[in-house]
Parts: sequence; structure tokens; C-alpha cells
Amino acid sequence: MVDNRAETVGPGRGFWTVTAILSVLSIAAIVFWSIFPLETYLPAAIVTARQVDYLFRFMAASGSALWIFVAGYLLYFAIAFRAKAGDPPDAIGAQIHDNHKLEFWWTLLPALFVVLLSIVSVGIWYRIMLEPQNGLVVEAIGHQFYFSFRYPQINGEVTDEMHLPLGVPVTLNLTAADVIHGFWVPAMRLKNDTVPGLVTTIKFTPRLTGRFPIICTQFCGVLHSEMDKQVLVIEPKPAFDKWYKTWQQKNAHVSNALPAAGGGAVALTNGNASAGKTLFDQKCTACHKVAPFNQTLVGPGLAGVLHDPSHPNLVNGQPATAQNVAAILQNGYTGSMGTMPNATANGLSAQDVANLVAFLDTLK
Ligand code: HEC
Ligand SMILES: [Cu+2]
Repeated sequence: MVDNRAETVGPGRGFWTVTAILSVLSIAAIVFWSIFPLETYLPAAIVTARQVDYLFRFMAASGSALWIFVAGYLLYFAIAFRAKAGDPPDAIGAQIHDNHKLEFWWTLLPALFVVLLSIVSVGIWYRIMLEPQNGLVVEAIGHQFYFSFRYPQINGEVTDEMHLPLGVPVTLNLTAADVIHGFWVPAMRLKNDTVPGLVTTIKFTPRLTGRFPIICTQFCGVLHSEMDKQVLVIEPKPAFDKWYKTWQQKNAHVSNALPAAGGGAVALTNGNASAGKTLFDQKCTACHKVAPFNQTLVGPGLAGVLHDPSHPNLVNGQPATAQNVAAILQNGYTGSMGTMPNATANGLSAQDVANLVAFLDTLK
């Protein structure tokens, strides 16, 4: 019988050479991540962004160094201990058990590293949490499929861009109107989910002027990909104040009171059905067919919404009257099928609502 086991076990001849090469490569990787100009590619728009970058550098450097050693040794051992030309076909490698020294170190070192990583992470988290409490309070609300923003002295919601003044601490409260969205501004390095019924807070101080994309990070519905269209504008205080005034005037007539269930007061008497049809083709046909209620697209079919004996109540449980349809167009409604956007989201004036109701009234 042939003894087909290797006689001796040791690191092998090239081991220390390979170790030296991998050490040099690891140090090169650490130097690379220490000096890599991150901010050239992604500006650090708020004060704490650089802290997060520091954590990123730390993790990228230690991850690269570790990977170089693991992958390097793997490759080296695969070559050094490969089957030799004269080995029998059933040759197996040396069987090693219970190397206590090795096991001790490969348990202790990774454990210490993970502890170090959590100390660094918690330290940076703590600094982010220490941002001033008493700043400008702004709310961002996730909707399908946009973010709206509320400011202390602006009525209603700002729906295009989010503006913030340079150098002023901000407390940003986040929530959602329909489903879970994610509020992420890569240039801020901060990201939070926006959850219906829950308010979460992030605090920060803008340190750079510019326009920075806002991205939704939760797959929140069919038009999720449209949610990267809005931007955060950081501008000097005077420019911000000017923008603030414009929105104060623009929204002066908007009421902050919540609409009463089932009844926005819209003057419906002067609706124009043919103007309503044009609007309907532009703004509603993506989600509604002119067809019976049960022929759904995204929302239900709307033919006979006001005149269908088999569909006496609207989706919100209210009787199918012109006033109640107008209230749905005005206030929106989220039910089992999804979300019917409100008049702000659909870009509808009170007159548009009246025209649409007049048009829906003609469908029998
Ligand atoms: C993004 C898709 C979407 C758009 C755009 C949209 N709707 Fe809707 N609509 C819905 C959904 C979804 C519902 C049902 C909500 C539920 O009950 O879950 C609905 C419900 C309705 C209802 C209530 C129907 C009923 O039988 O109770 C009316 C009326 C209505 N929409 C009219 C309109 C009009 C008019 C427009 C155009 C200005 C419009 N919708 C645009 C999605 C949309
Ligand atoms: Cu979203």
C-alpha cells in the first residue's frame, strides 16, 4: 500500500517573499484610500459629510488590505501546494488538525478589528447626532412620486425644490404620505427612510452652495425611478430669504387646515366639460380608463362614476356626488388600489377640478 500523504507541512519556500509583497500592496492600498480625492467626485455639502467620508476611507482601506492578504495567500497556496507531476491520482494534501496558536490569533484579531470598527462608527454617529438642535425646522414628506417640503412660515407645501440657507443648522423631519420612501442626498452622506405615520429626524449644517440631487431609495411603486428629479438647493442666506418670500406669497391663499373628510368646498357650477375632457386626456389617462369601474388600469374605470347604480359609493365610501368626486380630486385618496394623487400633485386648479367633474358627469 502506498502512503499518499505529504510528509511535511510548513509555510513553503516562497511564503516570506509572498508575505513581503502582500504587505507592500496592502500599504499601497491604505495610502491610496487615505489620499483619494473623494470630494472631487462627490462634494461634501454638509459639515458632517467629511466624518462619513473618514469612516468610508477607514473601511475601504482596511477592507482592501485584508482582501489583498486573503486573496494573495489563497493564490499562493493554490500554486505552492498544487499536485506535483509524479503524485498518484488519489493524492490528498496534508491533513492538519488543532493548531491552537493559529486558531487563537485568527479569532482574536478579527474580533479586535470589529470592535475597533464599531468604536469608530459610533464616534462618528455621535458627532452627527450632536449637530445643533435649534436650527431651521423643515419637513420632507415622501409621496408617490415626489417629495414635498414644509417650512415654518410658508403655508401648505413646496413641491418643486428643497431650499436651505448656507451655514444655518437644519432639523429635517421626515415622513411619508402613502408608502415607505427613502430620503437620500448623496452629497450629504445622510439617508433615512420616510415611513407613513412615523416622523424621523436628521440634523445637519450646510457648508457648500450648489444643487444636489435628492433620491428615493425605496422601490415605492411604478414611477419610483421618477423620484430622482428633485434637488436640494443650498444658497447664501439672502438668496434663500428671497426664495422663501416668493413661496410665502405664492402659497398665501393656501390653507394649512386639513381638508374635512368628504368635502372640499369647490364651486362646481361653472365647470366646462370639454375643457375637462382635454385635461382628462392629459392628466388622468395614465391611471384611468373611460370604462366601467371594474376595468382598472392603476385606478378604477371612471365611466359612470357619477351615474352607475351598481357603484353608488366612491372608493372612499362617500356617496357618488359631484361634490364628493371633487373632494377626491382636490385631496387625493389612498385606498386598496393605490394612491389617487391630490390636486397639487396633479397640478389642478379649482377651475380644473370643476371642469373635470363636469366632464365626468357627461360619462354615462
Ligand atoms: C397615479 C395614478 C393616478 C392618476 C394620475 C389619477 N388617478 Fe384617480 N385614482 C387613482 C387610484 C389608484 C384611485 C383609487 C384609489 C383607491 O381607492 O385605492 C383613483 C380614484 C379616483 C376616483 C374615485 C373613483 C371611484 O369610483 O370612487 C376618481 C373620481 C378619480 N380617481 C379621478 C381622477 C382624475 C379626474 C384624474 C386626473 C386629474 C386622476 N384620477 C388621476 C390613481 C390615479
Ligand atoms: Cu419613493
